[in-house]
Amino acid sequence: MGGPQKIPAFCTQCRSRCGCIAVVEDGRLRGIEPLPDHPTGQALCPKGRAAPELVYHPERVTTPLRRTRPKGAADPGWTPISWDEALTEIAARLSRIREVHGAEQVAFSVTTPSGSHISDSISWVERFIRAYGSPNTIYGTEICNWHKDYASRFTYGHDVGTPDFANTDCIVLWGNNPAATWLARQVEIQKGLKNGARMIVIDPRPTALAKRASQWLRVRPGTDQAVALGLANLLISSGRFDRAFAGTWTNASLLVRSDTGHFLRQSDLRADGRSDVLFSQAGEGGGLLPFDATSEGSATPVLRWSGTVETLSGPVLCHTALELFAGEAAEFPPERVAEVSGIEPGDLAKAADIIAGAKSVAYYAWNGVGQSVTATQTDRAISNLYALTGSYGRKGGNVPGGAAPFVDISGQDLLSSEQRDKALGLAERPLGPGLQGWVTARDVYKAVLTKAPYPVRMLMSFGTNLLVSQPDTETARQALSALEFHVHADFFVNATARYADIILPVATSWEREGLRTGFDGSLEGLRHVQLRPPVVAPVGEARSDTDIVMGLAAGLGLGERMFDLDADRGHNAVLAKTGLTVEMLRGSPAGIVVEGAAQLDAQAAPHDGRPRGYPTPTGKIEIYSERLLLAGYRPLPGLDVKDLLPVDANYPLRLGSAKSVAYCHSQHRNIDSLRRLVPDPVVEISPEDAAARSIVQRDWVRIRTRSGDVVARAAIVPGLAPGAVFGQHGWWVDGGDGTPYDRSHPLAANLNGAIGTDRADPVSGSIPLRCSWCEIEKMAGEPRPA
Ligand SMILES: Nc1nc2c(c(=O)[nH]1)N[C@H]1C(S)=C(S)[C@@H](COP(=O)(O)OP(=O)(O)OC[C@H]3O[C@@H](n4cnc5c(=O)[nH]c(N)nc54)[C@H](O)[C@@H]3O)O[C@H]1N2
Ligand SMILES: Nc1nc2c(c(=O)[nH]1)N[C@H]1C(S)=C(S)[C@@H](COP(=O)(O)OP(=O)(O)OC[C@H]3O[C@@H](n4cnc5c(=O)[nH]c(N)nc54)[C@H](O)[C@@H]3O)O[C@H]1N2
Ligand code: SF4
Ligand SMILES: [Mo]
Repeated sequence: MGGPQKIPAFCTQCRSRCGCIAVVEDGRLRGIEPLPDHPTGQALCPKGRAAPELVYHPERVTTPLRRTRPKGAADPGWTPISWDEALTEIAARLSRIREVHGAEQVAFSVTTPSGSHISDSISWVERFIRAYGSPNTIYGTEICNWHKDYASRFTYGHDVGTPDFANTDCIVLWGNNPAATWLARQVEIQKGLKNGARMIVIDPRPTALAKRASQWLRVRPGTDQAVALGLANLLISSGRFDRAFAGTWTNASLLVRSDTGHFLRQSDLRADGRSDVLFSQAGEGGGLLPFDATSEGSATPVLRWSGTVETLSGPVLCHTALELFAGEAAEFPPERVAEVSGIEPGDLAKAADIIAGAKSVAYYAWNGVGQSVTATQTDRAISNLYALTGSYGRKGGNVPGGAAPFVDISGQDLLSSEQRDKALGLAERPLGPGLQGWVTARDVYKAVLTKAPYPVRMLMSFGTNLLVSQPDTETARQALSALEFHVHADFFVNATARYADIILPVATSWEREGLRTGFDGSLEGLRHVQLRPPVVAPVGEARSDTDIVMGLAAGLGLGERMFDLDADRGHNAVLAKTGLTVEMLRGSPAGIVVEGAAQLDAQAAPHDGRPRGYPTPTGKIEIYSERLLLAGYRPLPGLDVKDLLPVDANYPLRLGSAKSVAYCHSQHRNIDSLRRLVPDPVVEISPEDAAARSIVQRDWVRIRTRSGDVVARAAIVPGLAPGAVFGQHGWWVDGGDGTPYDRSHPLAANLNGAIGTDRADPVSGSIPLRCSWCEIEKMAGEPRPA
């Protein structure tokens, strides 16, 4: 009857979440098409277009499976079991471990909502984990989004915000390549460029966007902090920054005691003084001013000042926060930045000129600066630099909190503080992702293998592919083999799932419902809400992750904490403050726009009779963070270049990675149309470095590091920063004839098998996925793994 059905939907395969039309015929998904009126509906990428291949892939898991042979056996002997049997057993295991040992002895792992379908269900999965009581979820956040979303809070009190790329005067892409990773953002960037914006790209690779930039800064991997400090130095030393914003909305003018590093407090000055009254300085000889630059006083505080203040314990030298930051930045004059980062002084100056001359600046910083051992302080340096532009929260800048007032149901409130304190790694990194119950894979492996600080007995994974998306592959294997019980829920049996006891078949987003509260490609998109129906019936017995956690919650008696197992009730709770309901959304399948707009300059809005400010300890954007100092970290993002990973003479090349538009992480190698785009793992190398090793285009090469070695095909890239090479993580599906990662060695191309984790960021636990040290050699003769 009639032609194909056209159902408004959105793709969840990556962060872009492109609005689309799903074309369904005879109950089968035929394809997806753009939905131009949707805020993210202008374009679709090959991964999205491959949706039918994914849904009907012959390797999909279609029933729950149980292992019938021991771990380590070549064939696990997967045997289909019923959902009932699977869920009953899993709930019984969860229940027993919680009762006998404590819920923390079960670790969970959850795949990334930026590069998988889990964004439909993530709130439910997290809610379940917290309701159950485990503080240990491997979430990969420390190598994914934590710095831009959480480390940024040390500075802004908020996340990085949504960059208003379409309306800005200056686009800055710092270690972020939306042309390959976020199509909807790419569309916004095109709008901005069309409107005359200038663009600065800080990336070691000559990406398509770098080639279009007004200024490309070809940074040496892992040295971005020096670049941010160098740019800040050029702006501060020439006075080319937004002084009014810095004086009013940042703690630039705040006085810091040089003896303790703490802010100068009224209680330092007199016995009855208050510890919450802080000071600025009214200028040479002008005396102290209570720090509250937001009030309309007669005296304006000075931003740069050093001098002695009489305190109860005698005279104490004090500096303003900006004076101290200026000092750290001054350590990086252009010549020094060039030495550390490889960026020509003239290029750095030009970038500083563009920033200084721009009416507004919008930026995004992501994996290129988040996967390093200095990731947190690099984020601090970039955020401080950005604060100087005065663009944060303004039109054409990065606007925090632009979403409609949706309620978070991920259950942060459900985990008791007692359980939260047990998060693995939290003692070592007390301000890190452990506060949210997000832990590193390596801390979980350690707990499994050494039983310290307590044993982890069970792992329950909602997607993820730890053996491939995380380093420490050998330790991972040992830990996975040593688990008492291991469950993996997925579309496919990936390399990690092969170690599981039970596998659960998961429905892709095309086969399940998904509520999307905001499409964050742009500020306007943030107001768009959509409830995607399942566009086709689930393949086999596959179920959504939401259904799976509901089933487990039922078995564990946790229904009350999960909206009585009624997803609609939960979704209505999410929507409660917007006046919308799931029923209304079902009636408007292309989505509804919530009235209103992102609030600009929200910090100035009155709140309890004063401007709202920022949710930081000083109520301002924190150039100087006493919070970091009190936890034992640097209060300013100064850089000791010794903190960068030292060169290892045996491994002279910097080894990084970057994403290809064809794949998400370890997914999609089994999708034919995508595999044709990128048939084999590549490693990008500069012509200079290739010539020095007699490597020619498409040669099979071996990448050797202190931690292991992997194979890849050379892609010689003119313009790539010499001394740096870039591989692709995520290869575990075997290659064709003659490839050195064939059926017997599919993991020979697993880049993370060659990355060590002996050094990590002290605040977040991030690891050097963008800058390890390696050597590359051409493979001799038949390309066979060692
Ligand atoms: N196609 C596709 N899209 C995706 C994903 C995917 O796997 N595939 N994953 C999703 C997820 S989970 C995430 S987190 C995002 C990530 O999105 P992006 O951050 O854009 O991801 P990458 O391409 O890994 O890294 C961005 C850029 O950083 C550069 N870079 C590498 N090292 C350095 C360095 O030391 N300094 C600087 N300044 N730049 C460096 C790389 O050359 C690259 O161009 O993408 C999401 N979208
Ligand atoms: N060297 C290097 N390593 C990296 C990175 C890098 O740039 N370089 N990037 C890192 C980043 S940013 C991230 S986010 C991580 C990602 O790491 P992971 O989250 O482990 O991502 P994948 O390896 O793609 O594994 C995802 C698995 O989840 C399944 N899956 C997809 N959607 C769903 C769903 O809705 N439900 C369920 N249950 N399963 C689903 C897929 O089939 C696949 O098997 O990798 C990190 N690893
Ligand atoms: S860019 Fe991402 S969300 Fe858009 S179609 Fe491609 S995979 Fe889907
Ligand atoms: Mo990520």
